[in-house]
Amino acid sequence: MSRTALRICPLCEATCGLTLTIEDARVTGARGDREDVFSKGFICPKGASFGAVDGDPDRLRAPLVRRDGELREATWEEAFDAVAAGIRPVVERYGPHSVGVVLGNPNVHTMAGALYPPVLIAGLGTRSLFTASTVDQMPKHVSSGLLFGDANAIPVPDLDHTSHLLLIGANPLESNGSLCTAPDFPGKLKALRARGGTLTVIDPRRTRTARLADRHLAIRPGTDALLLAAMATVLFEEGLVDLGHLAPHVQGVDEVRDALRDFTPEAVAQACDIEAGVIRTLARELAAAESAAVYARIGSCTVPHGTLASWLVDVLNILTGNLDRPGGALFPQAATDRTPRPAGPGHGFALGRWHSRVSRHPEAKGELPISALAEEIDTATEEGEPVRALVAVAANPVLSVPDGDRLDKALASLDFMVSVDPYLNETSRHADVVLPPPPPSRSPHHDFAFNTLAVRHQVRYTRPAIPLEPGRMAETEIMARLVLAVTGMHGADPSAVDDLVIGQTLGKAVKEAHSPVHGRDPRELAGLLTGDTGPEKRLDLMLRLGPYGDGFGARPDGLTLEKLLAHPHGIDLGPLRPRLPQPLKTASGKVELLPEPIAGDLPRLRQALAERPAGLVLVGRRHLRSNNSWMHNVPALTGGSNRCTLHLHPADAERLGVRDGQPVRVKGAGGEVTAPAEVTDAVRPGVVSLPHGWGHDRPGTRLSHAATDPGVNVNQLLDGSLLDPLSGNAVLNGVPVEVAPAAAPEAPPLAENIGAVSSAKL
Ligand SMILES: Nc1nc2c(c(=O)[nH]1)N[C@H]1C(S)=C(S)[C@@H](COP(=O)(O)OP(=O)(O)OC[C@H]3O[C@@H](n4cnc5c(=O)[nH]c(N)nc54)[C@H](O)[C@@H]3O)O[C@H]1N2
Ligand SMILES: Nc1nc2c(c(=O)[nH]1)N[C@H]1C(S)=C(S)[C@@H](COP(=O)(O)OP(=O)(O)OC[C@H]3O[C@@H](n4cnc5c(=O)[nH]c(N)nc54)[C@H](O)[C@@H]3O)O[C@H]1N2
Ligand code: SF4
Ligand SMILES: [Mo]
Repeated sequence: MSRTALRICPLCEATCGLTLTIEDARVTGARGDREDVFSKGFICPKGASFGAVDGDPDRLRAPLVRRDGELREATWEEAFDAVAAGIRPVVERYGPHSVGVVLGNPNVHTMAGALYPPVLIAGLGTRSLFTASTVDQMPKHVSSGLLFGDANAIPVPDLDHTSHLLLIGANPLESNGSLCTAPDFPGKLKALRARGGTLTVIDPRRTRTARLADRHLAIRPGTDALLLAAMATVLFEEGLVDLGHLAPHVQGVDEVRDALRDFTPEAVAQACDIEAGVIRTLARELAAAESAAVYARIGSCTVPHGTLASWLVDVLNILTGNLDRPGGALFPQAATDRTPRPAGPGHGFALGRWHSRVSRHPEAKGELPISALAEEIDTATEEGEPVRALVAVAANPVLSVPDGDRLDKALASLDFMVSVDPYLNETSRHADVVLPPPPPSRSPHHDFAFNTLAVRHQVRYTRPAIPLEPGRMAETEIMARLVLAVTGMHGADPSAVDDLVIGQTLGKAVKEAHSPVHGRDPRELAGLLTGDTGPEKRLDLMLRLGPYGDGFGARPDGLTLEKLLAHPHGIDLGPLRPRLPQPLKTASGKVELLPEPIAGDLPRLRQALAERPAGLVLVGRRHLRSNNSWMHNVPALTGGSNRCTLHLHPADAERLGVRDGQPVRVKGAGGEVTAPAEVTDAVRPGVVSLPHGWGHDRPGTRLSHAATDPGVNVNQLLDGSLLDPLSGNAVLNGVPVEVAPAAAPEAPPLAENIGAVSSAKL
């Protein structure tokens, strides 16, 4: 007997609604849910393979506990006993900062990851927090923090309505979008062009996204901040600055003009390898467009000037009056956002409230650079203790952060480590306890994070499509028990964690004059919450206090969990709308266009005007059927063009004497790897590209399919010392490398060779 169930796809930021086919307790099919209010039936190959991802036989089914050096299956009770026994002595002896917390990307894709890590970190009181954000979007958080006073106030391009999109360092045709949640991003780009709008793509590679564009500029990696600064300068020089409705909300425009004066198109052209005239045209087109949005993603963040580039994106949106207006870039308002407070000055955003112990990196948004995790473990200093115990949740830093070999050794030296992870992989193999969450079909889902980045307001919630098998534990319960175990409350009822958060949230809300529950009794309100589980009650709480909520009766037709459950395909809440000045939390209550830390970083950008890489530089790439480090174990999502090869331009290949398919040695500051060459003019000359998340050849893992085609770890080419200084974000793109044919070249098959030669001529 087969049945269907709805499930929001957790496999990327697009959050598509899926209709799963379920036979017995197995997902045997997945298609796009046409009635989903947001994704309207869109699905990609990863979503279509949901069943294979969900049913991977290598997923762990029971907790693992290390005994006599070996990880063995254990009961949940034994596992949490071991966690408490492992972490508490470290906290008590060396203090809270000696326990590191590492949060990886899939955390943002689970309810457990949204609801419990904040409690875990606060409960531990540790400053040793490292997340995937510092190999990703931390520059954007920092620029938003400085400009708007809120690191999470990230403007999103109004894809459905804009008439001009300048898309930088992003490849949504493979990634399906990031910091811009938009199911069917490809379709939205096509629709933009179909309605007469224009798309410009800035990317050193001619990506599938670039091929869709009206104009593609193959910029030299790492120089976007220069390009954007020059565009801003053109706007000032040519009198094209027009803040429009933004004028009353922005301060510092003249200061920005003065600060950017040297960055003329002529001054940046050589560094960027883009003609000055073209840069002027880009600026003029942006100013002339009826509506326009500048949108930049990972290629602009994971570079030496990531924060400046992220800042300049918004500077351009502001100078052209496109911030906070339809068709421009707007601040989404999610259903679970906190009750909007009245507009006015806020606390602002502080950087560097503390520093990392070894290299003195400033914290950003409460985090230390994950590039510094290895040294925070393996290096002793006079002040403070190294990280001696680690809690890793949904994180595989051995593959996803610079210098995995060093981190690999550092993890092996820890006193104790616990991983919450469905796989025994390159990172979790070091854990003393592995706590495996159930597959996604068994978990409820709501996108707390991505709805704050979505191109349309909507809210959706799916309950588990399949009930948990006996002996399995929901990830929310795993996380609640983990919180208790590491904070000295081991053994308490996990619902205590939810009750605590609910009590605190309501206690605060009733004291806030702008809250719909101002003056009410928190216990009475807690009693009104519905939901079958603690996490559901917390969702109900957030919905009801949120901007569209029922306010516990204050707005009777507002949102509640009950109402959401009655709409299984979601509830549409309309297009993005202008919101300023409400989202601003700067001390001035205005957009602070030239914050001091940004001004202080501009001299470094000025130096970059003269820099030219002497040799080849490396960039990354994503494949539509990939997901960072953890999807290479699914046969349906590997093979074909999804391979760990080094893309290099025919001209570079010829100069280096490299043939297509031949193994090449790539050497960087952190090490060396050997991968097959793929000669293609899709990368610009001077640039090579290797994807990340590969290198599944370490012993002691349980990834049987991934191990058959392990690929190499691109991050081994990095030594972790290259960071964007303001955000601590790793530099992963535009990194200098040396490339040479590997010693004993295998002759590629003739047919492949001929194909390569002819494609090289295209
Ligand atoms: N060179 C280079 N390096 C990069 C990047 C790049 O572009 N180039 N990209 C960077 C970016 S943007 C990111 S976000 C990081 C990602 O790097 P990580 O944060 O390490 O993320 P993933 O590889 O996606 O997965 C981490 C772990 O989550 C586990 N997992 C999967 N599903 C679940 C779940 O439901 N629950 C739990 N608890 N665990 C789960 C997986 O088994 C895996 O071990 O990599 C970064 N590294
Ligand atoms: N299929 C798939 N989808 C994914 C993921 C995945 O691994 N696979 N990962 C998810 C995650 S965690 C994230 S953060 C998002 C990322 O989503 P995107 O930001 O869209 O990521 P990429 O596809 O890596 O595109 C980045 C582009 O930047 C280009 N680039 C590199 N250096 C520079 C530079 O200096 N300047 C400019 N202008 N461009 C540069 C690269 O060539 C690449 O095409 O994708 C998410 N979606
Ligand atoms: S685009 Fe992303 S959310 Fe949509 S089906 Fe594919 S992986 Fe899932
Ligand atoms: Mo990411």
